[in-house]
Formats: sequence, C-alpha cells, structure tokens
Amino acid sequence: MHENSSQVVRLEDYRPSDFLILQTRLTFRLAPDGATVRAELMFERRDGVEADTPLILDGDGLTLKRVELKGAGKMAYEASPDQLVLTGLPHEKHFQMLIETELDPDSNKALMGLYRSNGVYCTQCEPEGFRRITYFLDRPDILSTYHVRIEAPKATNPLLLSNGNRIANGTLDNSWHFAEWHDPHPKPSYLFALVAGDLGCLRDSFTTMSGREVELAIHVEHGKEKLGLYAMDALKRSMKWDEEEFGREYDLDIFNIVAVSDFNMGAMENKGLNIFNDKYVLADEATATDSDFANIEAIIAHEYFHNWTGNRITCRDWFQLCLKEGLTVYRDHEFCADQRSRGVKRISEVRALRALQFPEDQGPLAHPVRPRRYREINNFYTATIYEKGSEIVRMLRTILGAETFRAGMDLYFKRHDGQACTIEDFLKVFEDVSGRDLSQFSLWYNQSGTPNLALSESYAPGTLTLDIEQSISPTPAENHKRPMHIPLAFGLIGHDGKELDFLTAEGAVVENGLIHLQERHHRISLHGIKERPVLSLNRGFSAPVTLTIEQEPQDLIFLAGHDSDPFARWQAFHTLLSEALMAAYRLVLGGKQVEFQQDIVFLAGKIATDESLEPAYRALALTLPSETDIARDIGNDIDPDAIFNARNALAVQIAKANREAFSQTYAGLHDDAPFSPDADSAGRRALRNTMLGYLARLDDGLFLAQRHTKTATNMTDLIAGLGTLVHEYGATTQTQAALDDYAQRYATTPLALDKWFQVQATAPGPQALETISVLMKHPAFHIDNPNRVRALLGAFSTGNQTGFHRADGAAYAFFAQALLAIDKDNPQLSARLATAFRSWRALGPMRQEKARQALLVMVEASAVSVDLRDIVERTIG
Ligand code: 0A1
Ligand code: ZN
Repeated sequence: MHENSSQVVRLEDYRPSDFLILQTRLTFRLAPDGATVRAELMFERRDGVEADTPLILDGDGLTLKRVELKGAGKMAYEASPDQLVLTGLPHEKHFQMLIETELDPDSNKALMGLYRSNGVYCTQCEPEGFRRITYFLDRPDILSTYHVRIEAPKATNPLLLSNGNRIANGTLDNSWHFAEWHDPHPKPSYLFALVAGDLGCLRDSFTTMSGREVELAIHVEHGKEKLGLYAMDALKRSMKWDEEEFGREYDLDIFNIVAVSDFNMGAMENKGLNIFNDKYVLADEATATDSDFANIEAIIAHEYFHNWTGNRITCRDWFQLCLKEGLTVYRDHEFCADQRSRGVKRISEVRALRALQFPEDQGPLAHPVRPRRYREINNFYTATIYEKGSEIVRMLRTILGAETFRAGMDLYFKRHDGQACTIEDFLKVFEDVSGRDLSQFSLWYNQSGTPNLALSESYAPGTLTLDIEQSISPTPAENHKRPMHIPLAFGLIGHDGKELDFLTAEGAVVENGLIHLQERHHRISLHGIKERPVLSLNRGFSAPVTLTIEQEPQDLIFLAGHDSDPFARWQAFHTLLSEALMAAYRLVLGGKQVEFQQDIVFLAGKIATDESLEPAYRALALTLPSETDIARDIGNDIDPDAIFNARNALAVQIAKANREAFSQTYAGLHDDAPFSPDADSAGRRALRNTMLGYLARLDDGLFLAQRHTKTATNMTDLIAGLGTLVHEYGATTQTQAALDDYAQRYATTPLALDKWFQVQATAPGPQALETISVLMKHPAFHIDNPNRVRALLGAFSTGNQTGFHRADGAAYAFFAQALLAIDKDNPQLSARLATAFRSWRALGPMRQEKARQALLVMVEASAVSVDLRDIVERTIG
C-alpha cells in the first residue's frame, strides 16, 4: 500500500475541506473477471472558497476508467493511482461528477478496500480504505448520504448488502440481479460497506424502546448458522443495555452482521452492516473457549455501541480516533461488567491494560491518547488509543460522579448528533454540565507515558500522613511532563477488616473515597482515625498509573484477605507474588537455590479453597504474573530464561505445598451439567483449569493432563489439557498423540485449528523456533489468512518469551524474514506483528544487539511498506 508516500500528518495542520460531498451514489458491478464502480457525487464548494480552487480527491492504487461532470459543464483533470486532481470546475456552488474505476477484488490481499474472503465480496474502509474503491474526499469530516446499487451474478451472490435500508431489488439479464440500499444518515466514507456472496443467515428481531421493530441478521458460512446464536443473543442484550444505560436507540430498520474469515482486526462498525472477523461471531462449546465467548460478547457490543459513539457522532480527523474508540471501549467494558462479575471484569481489564498498553507507554512506540502526528494511521489502532482512552473516560466518570457523567453524555448526544467532533467537544459537554474546568484533566489525552505515584505513609496517633509524588518518565519527543489530575481511590482498613473513617483531610481535595492529586507533590494528612489503618490504594484501579510504595508484607497479606474492593484485594496478592518472583529471578541469575516465603505459598491454597470468593476471582488470583509482567517489573537487562525458571519454581512450590487443597478443588469443580457459557460456569472451568496447571507440575501430572484432555467435553477444557501437555510434556508420545487427535478432529474447522497452531507456538524453550519453521510449511498454514498468521507467528512472538528471545537471536532473524514475506501482501498485518520488538531495549545487551540487527534487516529490505517501516523505524529510535 502506498509504498513511496511517507509523509508525516500533523494535527496542527488540520483544516476543513474546501469541498463537501453531500450525496454519494455508487453502482458496483461485480463480474467474475473484475469489478467496476461508478460513483456519482454531489459536491458543494464551501462558502468563501475561490471558484478556481482545484478539487483533489484521494485514491490508492486506483485505475480510472472515466471521469466527467454531469450536465453540460467541462473541466480538466489529472489522474494518478493515488490522486485525482480536478481543475476548471463549474462556478456554481453545487456540481455533480461521475467517476468510474476498475478493481480486482480477487487480488486484493491487503484486506483494505473491496476484497474477497472465501469467495465473499466484502469491504474494509476504515481508516483509508474507501480510496481503494473510488476517488473521494476520504476523510472522516466529509459526511454524505449513500445510495448504493450492487449488481452481480445471482447464483454465486444471492446475498447483496450495503449500509442502511434496502429499497429495491430485482433480476437483470444474464442471470444477474441487483439490490439497492439507502442510508439516510450522513456518514463518513470509512463507514461504507458492501457484502456480496453466498452465505447462510441467522435471523431474529428486536423491538426498540419506542416500539420500532428492527430486523436482525447474522450472515455466516452455510451450515454454521447455529454458531451465531451466542452472538445474536449478545447483540440483543447490547441493544437493550444501550437503551437503558445511555438512552440510545437503534435508528435503521435492519441491522446486519457478516462474518468473514479473512480480516485484519476484530470487527468493523460500518453503519447498519457490521463486518466481523468470524472468530468473534462463531462459537459453540466444541469449538470456542470461554474467553472466545467473552470476546464475542464484548466485540458484538463494541461494534453495536459505535452506532452512537462513532457513527452518529464521528471524528473530525484521525487524531481524534480515541473520541470514538476510547469511549466505545469504556461502554463495552461497562456492558460486560453488568453482564458478568464487575470485580472479575475489572481485574481482567487491568491485566490487559498492563500487558498491552503499559509496554507501549514505556517503549519507543509511546504516543499520547490523542497523537499529534502520524506517518501511517493504520499503526494507531493501539492499546493506548483504545484501552488507555477508555481509562480516561472511566476517570472522568469517577471525578464527576455517575449522574453528572450521564448528564454530560446526554448533552454530547444532543449537541453533536450528526457531527464530526474533537476531544475538545467531548470535554466541553462535561465542563458545561459540571461547571468544572477540565483543562488539567485534558493532559491525559495529550501527554504520553504512564504516571508513577511514589508514596510513603506515616502514622501518629489519630493522623495518617501520605507523601505522594507523581512523575512520568520521558517518552519519545516529550521530555518535560506536567502534573496531571489523578483520581486516586483509597480506603483505610482497621485490624478487624472493617473500613475506618477519618474526620478531616488537608493537603489535597479528598472526597467520596477519592484523593484528587493535581500537584507534583502532595503531603496529605487524614485526621481523626481511630487506629493505625492498613492503606488500600488505587481501588478499582481508579487511575492508570503505577505505584511505588513500601508496604509491609503483613499488610499486603492482610489486604489480600480482607480488602472489600475486589481489584485491590487481587492486587495485594499479586504485589506479593511479583515481589517474590523478582527476588527469585535474582537468585536464579546468581545460580542460587530459589526459596519462597511460606505464607505466600500457603495463601495460594487458602484462596483456592475460599468458598466465599467467586471461582473466577480465585482463578485470576492464582494465575501467576506472566513472564512479560515479571519482565516489566524488573525493567531492564532482562534475561527471559531466568524469568521462566523463577516463575516455574514458584508454580512448582505452590503446587507441592497445596497438593491436597488443589486436588480437592479440582475434583470438586467437575460436573456433568450441560454446557453453558455463562460467567459462573466459565469461572468454575477457569478455576478447575488453573488447578490443573499446578497439579500437572507434580509427579503424576502427565497422567492427569492426559485424562483431562481425553475427557474434556468442551473446548475450554480441551485446550487447557492440550496446552498443559504441550507446554509441560512437549516431547512425549502422549503429547504427540493428543496433538494428532486434535488435528484430525478439527481438520475442517479453521478457528479450532488456529488453536492447534497457537498451542504449539507457545511451547516454551529455544526449540520452539524449529517448531515454528516446520509449522509454517504445514499445508494448513496460510500466510494470507491473518488469523492463522497471528495464531502461529503472533502467539510465538508475544506469548513465547523463551522461544522468541532465544539467546542466539535466531528467532529474531527468522521473524524478520517472515514479516517481510507477509508485508508484500498485507502491510497492516506485518506492521502489527512487528510491534513484538517494542520492548527490545529492556533486554540484556546480547539480545538487544541481535534484535537490533533483525530490525535493521527490515528497514534495509528493498520494498518495505510504509506501515512496517514506520513501526520498525520508531522502534529502533
Ligand atoms: N473501528 C474498528 C477497528 C478497525 C480498524 C481498522 C480496521 O481495518 C482493518 C478494521 C477495524 C473497531 O474499533 O472495532
Ligand atoms: Zn471500535
């Protein structure tokens, strides 16, 4: 994709377009040997724009067949694949133009624009894919109504879909047929969509709060209709939730979802026609894990919620991406929290934020939630914009309170419906409803890096004093950081586990369990406390920050057993585990025997058997910090092999010490009830599989893992068993037999086969590289299928620390070559995979050097896409 154009786009250069496109009429002819697109566009020259101003339309690799003014007028034009420049235009305010382009969807492997996936025509236009279909003002502040006519051979394309409502259909000569769609809501081009092909359909309906009947349809491969049932259920729950929680009603007669098997991302919120990676639609107990079900629920909701936060109110420019993404992630998080266990959901969100966003903020790819420049916008669909963007909305609600936040959202929808907006517009509604000045708060959007809070506490009878210092380490192009407004939720816990009150506070605004940190340094005194409290901090993870605080191990153990806030309780135990793991890492590096404190090890057993805690919570608590979590805690000069050994030692010690408790818990969780994907059942499976993970490390572990795999009646248990076999007992005949069984059983189920690749790609150790290179030659490995590539190469590079970072650097070199091969067809995919190198500077010097060489191989390669080059160059720094 646009290999040579490598310009930097800057926020400060934004200016409105000279022309608007009021109406867009598109006619697609989808012939077996290629497609033609006829675009009839109604332009408006903005007031004050000179009549001789040229009109410059965006294109990307287009072949122009015809361009003319409608009516009698004349003009001149200059066309290249990437631009159409029109001059000598009519002097009238409005004029119409006809543009015809020719496309070859079958050869489009970048999966942007119009392409074919498994014989189905589909489109992906966000962020700049529409310009691969026709010349256009392809920017989100150009809002147009769309009328779309699709013509195609009927036998191979019985289904013809586009945005909006269907207004006509009929037959044509030569066994072709057509359908016409009209979308009355003006929208930016990135929300355009078309689907044509032969698919099965699952239908349902929804009655909105004002009593309108909406037709719901999920289109999937023939024979897979039933696998869409869970997604349909999630859709109806989402529609209801948005009405109840945000007062938002659906606004068309039909809502279509299409599942395709080749897709670069999770899904896309095209108006009235969401297109999904089929991984996030298709599910049943035999092929999907509980986390697949949870992802489906979240992504179905996310795309649906975009109808208001993204589509009705869209972004002025791509710098404002978090306006729709951060807000919509916040909405899908809240939805899932309401559908499941709020505490467990919050812990999972924080784990994901730390695993995906913190490394971004702490590495060479750091950028503000609203960036100020980009070279390739495709590379900004990041955890920072999505997840940290969501955290900002959550903080806003925490600061303003639920009611004022809702009033602000209501005003946002009322004031900005039908507009393309900025972060300033968003913050202004909250300023208006609350009377607060949010200018310091807006730094969260503009300043990159994760703030750290260094805390120390002291207690004199009656008074707790806290010294809190906030700081952010320098990030690329940002050395000087200003103090932010950080809402820090806290609690004081007495020796009996009950909350303690204080009477007065000085040194900061302290209200409703929140400390408002607004200065670089605060000394806060809380007076009138009855006894020395144990401090519970950043409850509910009220702010996306890191904490540096010396807390006594006994206090952490106390919090791990008593904190009423589920997140803080989980965090206390994880702080203990992290500290133990870091100490063990140092011992491993020094070649010493590793020992862990007995109280932590036994606390694990207590948690496993504590019936007052939800099983899902217990599973999360007993999941040790991942190898990358530990690496982040260590910070630099990292040796992934030593981390692996330290973590393994802790797991073995916990397993040995709690054999009885874990075995009983494991056995007690087995049931013969019919499968249900609900949160409680999933939590029980999660705890049972966590127990398996420990017990499999003991002497009869192989037998247990084998039995678990053989007797599994759902994919969650099966993949847990298979994963344990492959990761703990890789080189055994039993493991090979289980892998062969699985491959045979799922030979024709791509999504399940992805898991087979993934399980093997994540088997720890240096030999993983050989496995990867063998699997890349497997007949079922397809380099042009993003799901398969992610299952093998993505899982290897991000989920296999000892394999990917093997000391001789061979995996880096291999990976770089694989990325270059992928890059030829799909730059978005290669660029995303390349982010696996983002923490390379935290490695020990030998590995750093090897990683640098691999990065250099990529920048120096002859034809590298802008996408991949952008990531690699920023990563090298
Ligand atoms: N807006 C979508 C994400 C998305 C972005 C780019 C894509 O291009 C391949 C696809 C999807 C969302 O937030 O779900
Ligand atoms: Zn989104």
